[in-house]
Amino acid sequence: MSRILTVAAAQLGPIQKSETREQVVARMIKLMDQAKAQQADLIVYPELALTTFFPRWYHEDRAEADHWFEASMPNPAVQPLFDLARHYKMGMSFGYAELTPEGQHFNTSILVDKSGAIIGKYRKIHLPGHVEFDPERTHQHLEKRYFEPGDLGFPVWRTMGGLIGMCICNDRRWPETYRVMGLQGVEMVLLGFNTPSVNSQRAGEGLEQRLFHHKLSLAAGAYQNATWVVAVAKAGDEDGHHLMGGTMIVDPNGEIAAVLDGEADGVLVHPCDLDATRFGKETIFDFKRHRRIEHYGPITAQVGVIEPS
Ligand code: CDV
Repeated sequence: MSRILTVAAAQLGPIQKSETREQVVARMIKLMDQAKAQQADLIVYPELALTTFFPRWYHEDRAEADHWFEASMPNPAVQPLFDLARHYKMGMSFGYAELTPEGQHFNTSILVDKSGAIIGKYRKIHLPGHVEFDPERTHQHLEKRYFEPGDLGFPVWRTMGGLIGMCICNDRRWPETYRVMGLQGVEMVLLGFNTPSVNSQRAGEGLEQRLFHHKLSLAAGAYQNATWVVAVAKAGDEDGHHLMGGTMIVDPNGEIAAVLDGEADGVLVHPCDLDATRFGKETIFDFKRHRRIEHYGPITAQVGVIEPS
């Protein structure tokens, strides 16, 4: 048996501070056209796809960053993208900064089905970085200043013939992210990322090591939960700050099934057989038979390390 979901990982090259939502959406539409030409069922764009990666910019008054946020979704700037996705009968996922009617700020991604309806929302849980300006760092990463931790958990949706979940960027480094979705039977995890190619606190950790940790995290999450993982970069030089590429699709064995070279706008299309998740889920990672939850208490009972005395 095979259940093919053809997915397009739609990498965005850099977005400069001066670029408007409308300019970015025009680029996203071009990628959607390319995905359609390759018969994609679902297109996945990166984290914070509509703007530059603004958490690198410090504002003493955090409200000054509000212009990077979307107060409604869809809104007039992104409506053409929704219209085209519905016309193409293509599912879609992208990330954006969400400002709720109650004034909360989240780093969010949405899942849109083939009818153009938003059927899923995820709010980033593992926020990296810091709250205050840090002069010790080579660059700022102020996600903890501008966003609240997500409050929706890690849901999985039954749609497009499969079980699909989402996470965002730094979430991919945490095994709990995948396992919570794995326990809901997830067959495909969609994730967008903006990863600076140098560690702001360790100059020696550059592009090569960052790509290694990226692949390691995706492979482990995919294999240990027998799921496809679709990882989509925003890449290249944004106003002098470099983001790595590394857009790729990882199969349920943890192998890289397809990878996109370069740091420009581009689509990576791959037919993903959702039934390829069955073997792992029914054998070595048959959770019901093999998990030993009586020994996992510390994972939810404590945050930091408690060393033995
Ligand atoms: N946008 C991110 O979450 N970036 C982090 C960086 C700061 C390490 C990441 O995990 O790629």
